[in-house]
Amino acid sequence: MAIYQERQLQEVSRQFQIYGQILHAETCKIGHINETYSATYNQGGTRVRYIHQKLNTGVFKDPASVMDNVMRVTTHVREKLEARGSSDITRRALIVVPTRNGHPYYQSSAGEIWRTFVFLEGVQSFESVQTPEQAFEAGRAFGDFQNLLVDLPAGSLTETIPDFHNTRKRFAAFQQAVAADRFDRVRQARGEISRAMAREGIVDIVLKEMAAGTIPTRITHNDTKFNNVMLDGETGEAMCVVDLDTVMPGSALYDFGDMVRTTTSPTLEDETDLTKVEMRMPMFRKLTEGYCSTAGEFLTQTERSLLPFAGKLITFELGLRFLTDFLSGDTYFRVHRPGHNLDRARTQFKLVESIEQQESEMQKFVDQL
Ligand code: GN1
Ligand code: MG
Repeated sequence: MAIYQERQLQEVSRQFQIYGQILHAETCKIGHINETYSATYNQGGTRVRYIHQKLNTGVFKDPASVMDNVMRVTTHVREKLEARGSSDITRRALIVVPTRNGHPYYQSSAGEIWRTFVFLEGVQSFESVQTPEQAFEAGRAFGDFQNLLVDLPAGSLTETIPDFHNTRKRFAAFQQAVAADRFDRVRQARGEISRAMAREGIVDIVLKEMAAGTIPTRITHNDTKFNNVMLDGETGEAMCVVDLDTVMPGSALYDFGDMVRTTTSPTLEDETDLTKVEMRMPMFRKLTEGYCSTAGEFLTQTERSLLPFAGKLITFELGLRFLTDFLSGDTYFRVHRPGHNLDRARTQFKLVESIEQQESEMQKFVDQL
């Protein structure tokens, strides 16, 4: 980590209610949007770790509402777990550490927004699923998260990124990026552009059902990537889901769809060997079983029957978003090499094709559950 960051973190750490001396800090290479650090403190002679995170205010334009949502959700989850009599609650619900004057976040004189969480010890996250049990755990954990929030009135949370999963608007943004071609990149992405164009027909399906009220609006996580599930290092049990910045009103299908995208293929999101990218039925079955074990009670018949479709839709949506960002000069998702967003888009579209090939089998499985 660069020295200036370490010094900057010293300064940041003094703003929070942490009673100890920072020993060292490391960058956590996780996520495409925010900057995350883990820091070790000496607290009364014991080593204690915290997470410091700088919020990307280009993406999250209303940090106060983001943190208001996060506080409401973490408090609610903790109260529900207490009522259930759960064990080990400090590892099952995120704990926000307030600033010294009691705010959920700190704003530096330069306008940076920082927040701090208690580090969850003895858990780990993975970029890709290693076993079907992990897929089950991911499904169970996000289903339970939705379940815990089922009695939180939707109106109590702000929609911090409006139209986040509005696939029609995502498609329109993609079309605009193609038409504008500001970076002269359309010629590099012709294949991906035609794959996207060919699937326009799927973008309105969930939106129409939601508008008609046949799919309910619920409080959802909205970023249910597998690496947002913290698994116990010893037992493999999913303890906690993290990254709560996009918890807001949405559809349960968006959450399930992003789980299909990130748990069923053995590959990473930016795999360049497309022959390895595939939706694996055994993973899908376990994921669905895990999800229905906790979400089964509240899901409606329409939601349930659209679970396989949701996997295709959200994988397609992410393909569109990566491709749009590539065409627009890589301003949204952090990239680590030229063409990175195009690679990500290509991988998503390959996964969409794999889902399409197995969609009827996926549907058969869901219908008999
Ligand atoms: C972003 O930063 P990260 O990895 O938590 C994005 C998600 C995407 C994901 C793709 C606020 O999440 O929507 O699914 O990248 N978050 C936001 O990997 O746009
Ligand atoms: Mg995220």
